[in-house]
Parts: sequence; structure tokens; C-alpha cells
Amino acid sequence: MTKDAIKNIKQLLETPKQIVIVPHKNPDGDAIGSTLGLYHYLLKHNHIATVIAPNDYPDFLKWMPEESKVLKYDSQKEQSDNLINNADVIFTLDFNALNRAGDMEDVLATSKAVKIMIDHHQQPDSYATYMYSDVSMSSTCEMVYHFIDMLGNKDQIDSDISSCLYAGIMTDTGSFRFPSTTSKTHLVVADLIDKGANHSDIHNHIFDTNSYERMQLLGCALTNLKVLPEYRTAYITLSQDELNQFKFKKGDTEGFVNYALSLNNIIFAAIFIEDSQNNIIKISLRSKGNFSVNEFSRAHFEGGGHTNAAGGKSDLDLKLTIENFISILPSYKNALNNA
Ligand SMILES: [Mn+2]
Repeated sequence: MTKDAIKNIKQLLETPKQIVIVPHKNPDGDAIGSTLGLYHYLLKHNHIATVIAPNDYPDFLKWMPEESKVLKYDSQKEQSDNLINNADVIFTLDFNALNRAGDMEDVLATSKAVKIMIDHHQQPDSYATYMYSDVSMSSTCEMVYHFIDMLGNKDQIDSDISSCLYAGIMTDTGSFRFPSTTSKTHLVVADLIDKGANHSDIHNHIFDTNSYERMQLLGCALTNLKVLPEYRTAYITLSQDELNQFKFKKGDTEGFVNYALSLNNIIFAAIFIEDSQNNIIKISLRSKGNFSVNEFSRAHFEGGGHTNAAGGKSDLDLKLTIENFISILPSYKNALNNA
């Protein structure tokens, strides 16, 4: 962010404003952590702030301070539209194209509010008045920490803000193991612990809440795991019937794709999850090294994200989606074997 942009934002936030903070659809730990972290910061400056999520998110994120104040656009549309239409400032966090806000896209696009994007995904759109976009960052939560620092208010980061930001950094870095984790990330995290984030409690809240059904669903996913050694690729499928059998709840399949990526000599992993309600196959892609799943997904599965983690979807049925996926791989054989 330029010095001028920071100066303007500082000035803008000097007097109380009506502010809306928006994470992407199907929010993850980084999306909810960053929006709530920023929310707590803005309240300290007497702004009237509301986090509006496009839709609901997994229970393992619902321990965060003031999480119950988050509005869900899909079930609280009227109230949300009012807030958005009357907002002076809208922060969009952890996404960089308005269609990632799902059904909120139109109302966000037509809003006259000053828009501030804070995000670390590749190829940002240009809808925002001010853009803090940095693809080298581990997480949007790490960026919110730097944002508050750039505003000169690092000393105002309290234990509520720290807990939210810590959670997002931890989840988006795969517990500090992805290549995007830098020494700077660790310095930020160290400071958040000093400021009151309880790293052990936060880990328990997020990772040690497995239901028996989720473990059984993981067993099913691992049984369905297929390996294509010639492409250093592994993939998992879950049909709607299988999800139903193990009483699937939002968030249950989080992290499953990483089991495929953890196989010896595998650098490209995918999970294909049938979603009968929306008549699509939801896809998560992961890679190691320089094989870009962002580019792969943009080219073939209407998605995108980061070099090593991306999402996508398919309108074909599960069987045809897999056939399509396998038919694409030969054109990436060199890239996959040289990654
Ligand atoms: Mn993120």
C-alpha cells in the first residue's frame, strides 16, 4: 500500500463511520478471523461496524469473540442490504473479485461506499478504491496485522483481535507449514501470542472438535483415494450418498485433500465433492512446488486461488468430472514431472 493510500484511509477512519466488512462465500478460518479481527479494531475507534458473511461457516470457527454478531446474507438479506446501501466504507477481506461474495455481488458492486480490499489471492479485480493486495502473504489475517501497524496502531491490538488473527494465520498456513509461511509470519504470530492469543486453546477449538461421523467420512474418503503415479497426482471423491451416510456437516471435509497430497512422490492432489443441492461438483486442488493449481483451475474448473491451493467447480456429474480431470492430465505431464 502506498503512503498516500494509508494517509487517506487514516483520515477516512478518523471520524466514526458506518462500516461493513465482508469475507468470501463459504468463509474459512482466514476469512472469519480477518473480518472479526478488523471488526474489533474498528470498534475501538467508535465506528459502527458489521461483519456480513455471504453464507454460514463451520462450527469450529464459532468460538471467536463476537462471532454471534456476524450476519449471514443468505438468511438476513434485508438487514444486510440496508447496511450495505448505507455504508460509508466497505472492507472486502480474503477475496479479490466480487463474484466470490456470491449473492452479495450486485449490492456490493452498486454501493457508493469507499471500498477497501485486503487480500492475498492472485490476479485481483479492480473494484476497490484502495487495494492492499499481496500474494506473498501467508494470510489475510497477517495482512490485517500489518494494516493496523501501517495505521500506526499496533499497540491497540488486544487479545480479541489477536485470537481472531492467530486463528486465520494458523489455518491458512496449514499450521505454519506451507511455503507462504515466512520468518515475518512467525514474528507476527509471536507478537499475537504476547498480546493475548492462546495458541493452544485456538488449536483445540479448530482441530480437536471431530465428530465420530466425520472420522468415518474421512475413512470413506481415504478408501476412495486414487493415485496416478505417472502424473504424480492423487485424488479423492465423495458422492452425495456418501456424505449423507456419514451425516455431512459444513466443514467436515476441510483438510481431506491434504491426505492425498501427503503421499510419497505426489505433488498434485484434488478432492471432488458432489453437491446435489447446487447440482455441481465442488473441487479443491493442492500442489507442491511450482505447479500452479491457480492456473489449472482457472483454465479448466472455473476457479482459482493461490499457486499451491485453489478451488473450482464442475457442472458435469461426478463420474464425468473425474473422466474430464484425467483426460486433462496428459497435457500437464511435463509440468507435473518437473515441478
Ligand atoms: Mn486466505
